[in-house]
Amino acid sequence: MKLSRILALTTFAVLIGLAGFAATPDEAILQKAAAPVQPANEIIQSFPANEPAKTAWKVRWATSTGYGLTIESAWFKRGPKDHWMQVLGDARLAEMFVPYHTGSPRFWDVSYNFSLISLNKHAAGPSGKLLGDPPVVCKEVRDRGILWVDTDTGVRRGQKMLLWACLDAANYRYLIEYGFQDDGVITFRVGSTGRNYSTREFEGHMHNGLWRVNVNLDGAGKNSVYVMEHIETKDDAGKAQTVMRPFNKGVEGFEDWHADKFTMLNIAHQTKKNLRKIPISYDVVPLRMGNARHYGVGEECTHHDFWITVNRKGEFDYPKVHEYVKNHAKIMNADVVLWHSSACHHDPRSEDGEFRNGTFVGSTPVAWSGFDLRPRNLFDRTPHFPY
Ligand SMILES: [Cu+2]
Repeated sequence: MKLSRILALTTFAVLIGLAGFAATPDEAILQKAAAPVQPANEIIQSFPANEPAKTAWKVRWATSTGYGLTIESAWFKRGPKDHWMQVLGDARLAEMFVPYHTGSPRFWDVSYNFSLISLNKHAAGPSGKLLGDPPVVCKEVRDRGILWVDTDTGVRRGQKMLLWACLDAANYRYLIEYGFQDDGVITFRVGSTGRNYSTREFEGHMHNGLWRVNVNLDGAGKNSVYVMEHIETKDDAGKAQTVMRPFNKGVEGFEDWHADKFTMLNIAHQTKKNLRKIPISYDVVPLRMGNARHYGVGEECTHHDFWITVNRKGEFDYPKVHEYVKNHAKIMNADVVLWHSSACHHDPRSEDGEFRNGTFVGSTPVAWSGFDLRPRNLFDRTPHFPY
């Protein structure tokens, strides 16, 4: 069909549309008033994308200097007929602590008020949608591989919606990424990339991603925090058990991650239960190569891997978390905040760049760290099961 013909038909269709559905000014005002107003920073993503919805996320995000990309709240829908259930309040990368092996420098990269970089279509890739003006946030829906394989009904692939942005931290770039999966999992990731520190291009250092997450499972105020450990000892040879106990005896404080105990936290709703009459909850699942410990002045926050506080106004400063817990307020049936470190040890490689005429060029490939929040007994059974 010729272009002129398409244009003529399009114009005709627009005119018909205007004539057929034009509202009077009063009606227009009423229609406008009745239409739900969706904030510009709110995203609703249902899964599977482009098919009838089985589950969905509603996420509000914000950007700022320093913290870059933060989550204001996140709400999950377990099924097409379910109500929105809140899972997150405020969530953010509260600090990025980067101490170098020789003792100096020791950067607190969130505290320097860096900006986000503007993204383009090359950064967004084929499935990315740029958000903001200038466009500093990218939304992507990605296939995430197999969700489950069943002996009778076959196989289902999963999907996730990612929201990410990139902090412009002098020579470094930090990818701050939140993932919201079809099965209710939330992923928190920070990726370190950019150019190695000038004059110390091959000096080892750490990138401590320090997260602050206000978990508001089914709203604020009725959540309790537990530690979940796998225990297997020589004294009880051949046997093992899973032990669930209140985090720090049920009050504000800290706990550590033990590789041989597969330490996880569990944040449960005090009263709301699933079909099996078990409280709905989320596991905090660490994904780590090790525990970062730093012993410089003001680095006490790195002496432990998990901290829990109650949610208090104005407490966002990760290096002060050891002070925030001093009153040992109750963290059972409370509005709780998780503080968690996800550390990355960067011992530079030749792959990080090269010296050309005495100048270091090239970019270090992204190194990721992070953790997941994973539903436990939030659903009644396998998500997206075919019957
Ligand atoms: Cu590095």
